Amino acid sequence: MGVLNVTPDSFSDGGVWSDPGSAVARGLALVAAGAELVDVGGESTRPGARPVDAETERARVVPVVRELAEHGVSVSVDTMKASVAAACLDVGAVLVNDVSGGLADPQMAQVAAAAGVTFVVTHWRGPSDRMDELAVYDDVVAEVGTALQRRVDALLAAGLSPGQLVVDPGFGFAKDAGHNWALLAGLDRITGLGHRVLVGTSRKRFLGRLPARPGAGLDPQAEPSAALERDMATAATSLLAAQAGAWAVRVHDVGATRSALGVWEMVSGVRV
Ligand code: PMM
Repeated sequence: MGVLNVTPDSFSDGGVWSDPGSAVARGLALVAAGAELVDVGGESTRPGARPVDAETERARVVPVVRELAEHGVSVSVDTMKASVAAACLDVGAVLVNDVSGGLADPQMAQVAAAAGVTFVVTHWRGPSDRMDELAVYDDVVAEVGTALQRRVDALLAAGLSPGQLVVDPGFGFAKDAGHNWALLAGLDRITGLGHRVLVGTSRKRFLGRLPARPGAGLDPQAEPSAALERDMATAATSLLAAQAGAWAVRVHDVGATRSALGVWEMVSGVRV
């Protein structure tokens, strides 16, 4: 899944693809690089980001979704608003990616159930402006797994079918760096829930701080790397996600992740 943020303020690519023409060109480039889905988002979910109103979000994403769908691209819409999801489904989106897992908008489950499309349920504890204070866990993998299963049960009760659901542990959403690393290490316990799993680590803050040398640990004085310099680390997390049985990875640099997944595919082929 390639990321296409048509926002002025997303953390790594805000403002770059905000006019529809360049956004569509970027979406087609993601497909050419090997993306099977293009995830179009019109509201930044970075920690501390301000919410946007539905009309603004719709105006940003609908023209891009429509045109990409007309080009035959499988488009997903990254939104927490039912009305934005519905408008994108009307113009050809095939998947709704709701980082609140249907919690932010009570109408969302109904829209997804009626459309029958794939629905991504991300682990979410609250809006971006409160994420950091909500990052408190005893056992992050167990708690995220339990919370996701609870959301799945609620969505099934609201009328979605099991085949529609994909779960996502929500890297960076109310999680500090230690929580994100623990989740990545314990990802097989999330895939073990038995649902399709989407993993979104791309360019996230925790990847900006890595040991400089084997065994060196983290240097507390070192500056984190810039978001655009985290694509190799992202490709590595994509490989780990694939090994843990993920269904998809959501990434900005599709080419780097394709290479990592190509390595995994070749090695798994040899092993089989
Ligand atoms: N992360 C972001 C946005 N949407 N969707 C899913 N399913 N999972 C994620 O981890 C996720 C997401 C934030 O990253 P961005 O600002 O680079 O898009």
